[in-house]
Amino acid sequence: FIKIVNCIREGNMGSDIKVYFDGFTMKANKKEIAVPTQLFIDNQFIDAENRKTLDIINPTTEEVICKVACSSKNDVDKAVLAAHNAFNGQWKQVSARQRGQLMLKLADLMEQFKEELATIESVDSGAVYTLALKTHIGMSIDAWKYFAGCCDKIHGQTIPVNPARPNNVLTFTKKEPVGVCGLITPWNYPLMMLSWKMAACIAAGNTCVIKPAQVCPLTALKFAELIVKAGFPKGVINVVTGKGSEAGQAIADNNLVRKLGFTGSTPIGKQIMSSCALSNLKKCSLELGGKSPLVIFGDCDLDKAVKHGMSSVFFNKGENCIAAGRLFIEDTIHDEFVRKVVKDIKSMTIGDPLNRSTAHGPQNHKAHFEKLIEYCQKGVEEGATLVYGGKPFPNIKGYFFMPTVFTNVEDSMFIAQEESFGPIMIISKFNGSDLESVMKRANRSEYGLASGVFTNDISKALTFAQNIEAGTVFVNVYNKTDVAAPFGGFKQSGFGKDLGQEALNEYLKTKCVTIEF
Ligand code: TAP
Repeated sequence: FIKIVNCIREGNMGSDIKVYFDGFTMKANKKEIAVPTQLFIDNQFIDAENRKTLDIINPTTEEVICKVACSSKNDVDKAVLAAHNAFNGQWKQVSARQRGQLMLKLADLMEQFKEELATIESVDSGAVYTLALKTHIGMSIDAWKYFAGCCDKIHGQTIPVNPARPNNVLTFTKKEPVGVCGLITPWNYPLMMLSWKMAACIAAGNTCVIKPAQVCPLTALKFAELIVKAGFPKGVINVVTGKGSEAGQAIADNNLVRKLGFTGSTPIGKQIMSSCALSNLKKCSLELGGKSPLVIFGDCDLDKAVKHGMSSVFFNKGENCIAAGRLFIEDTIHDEFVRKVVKDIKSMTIGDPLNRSTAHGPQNHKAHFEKLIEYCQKGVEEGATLVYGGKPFPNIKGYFFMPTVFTNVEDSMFIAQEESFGPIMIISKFNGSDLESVMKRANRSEYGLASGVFTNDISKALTFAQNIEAGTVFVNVYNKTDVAAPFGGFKQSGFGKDLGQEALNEYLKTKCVTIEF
């Protein structure tokens, strides 16, 4: 259903803003959708240096969707310079309230194009269309709307400092944008990760250069088209597609970039933090890996715990940073819990993510899919019990991995310690009378992104919430994130928050002014 054409196209949505790009059109979901494939710098779509490109693969069919520009260091430097000039030029003339209006206009355009965006995300990343519409795109729009409302509410304080009598003194603080921000995002929620970071960054008055994950850049490029239509001045938002090792690294190394917002793996996060320090000591925030514990006590509402336990692992085919990487189930309900989970897995509709009844699509890309096969092999070799799945679906095209359940997992095993980022449920038993011991086991990880507990005992729930070393705690629910609530990890899951008012601080600096009179 995909036709590759090298086209030049004009905006025709009733707006007189024209957007020209080379791209392709995809026919899917009864729509013909035009998608740019070039870099977006200074509000123009341009080729990468030497016209270098990357193949983009559809994980459902394993076929090439299109070729997308692959940025060199020079391309990135050009984008950063555009962002630098915009920050020191036209963007400074835009008031906070006007900034909010531009962001709302963009959110309206995203709403208008949400079916196109969800279709592209589904084809590019394998996200189930219905989920892409509600979460990947829906929460992206919410983020732009939420932060649009923040623009004219960013302010400092007046502070009662000691005057040198007989003089008086007035001290106040101002919150100022940090300047050009580099944003580097992963492949699991391509447009949502972009929006979580960029909406806060732009609301705070910065300009930016984003490098989306190399395997899923298409919604970021469609989004760039909407940036022009919304009327953003040139250079405020720039998109450089390409490889992390070259384009991503060039952002981290660039001395005109003053802040780097990163979501991705812990090892790359460490490398980026080091580059930020060594280049120009740029500020950075890191949203990294996780191995989030979910503890289910015997006194919970079992059916609810099974439903949320399933989504804590299988939501977005397990490609979810806050996925429960380990489930601790009280011994009294363990067997019943496992039986119900396996029954529910057997009734899951797995297949083409564009099909409205599909609940589980293909994994995002080949390297990740192959990593999951190895991950399960290690689990079996170490002696965990493979109750269901553990392998790809046989004899079908696409990166379809079976939803998997392991039980009898020991704390020392590889699969108990390492993140899979796939649809793999890792279950261990615990004795419900020993809360302290299960808490210790839940905290025995260098990660600290999210956590969850199911119990009808308020005292157990609050003890868990108090003692768990994680940035997010869910009680009798899982995956309940919201654009107004701060999101981010502890320990080696990183630092700094996305979402909520706190996210603005990641993209602001405080200036303190003292006047004697
Ligand atoms: P990474 O391999 O770390 O890649 C993330 C981004 O960094 C990609 O855009 C990547 O580019 C880029 N990158 C790679 N090397 C770089 C370098 N030297 N300098 C600058 N940028 C570089 O992670 P991933 O495999 O895409 O994503 C999976 C990981 O992200 C998991 O560990 C998951 O837990 C984590 N994650 C965390 C969260 C939160 S909120 N904590 C959310 C989602 C995902 P390429 O695409 O070219 O490799």
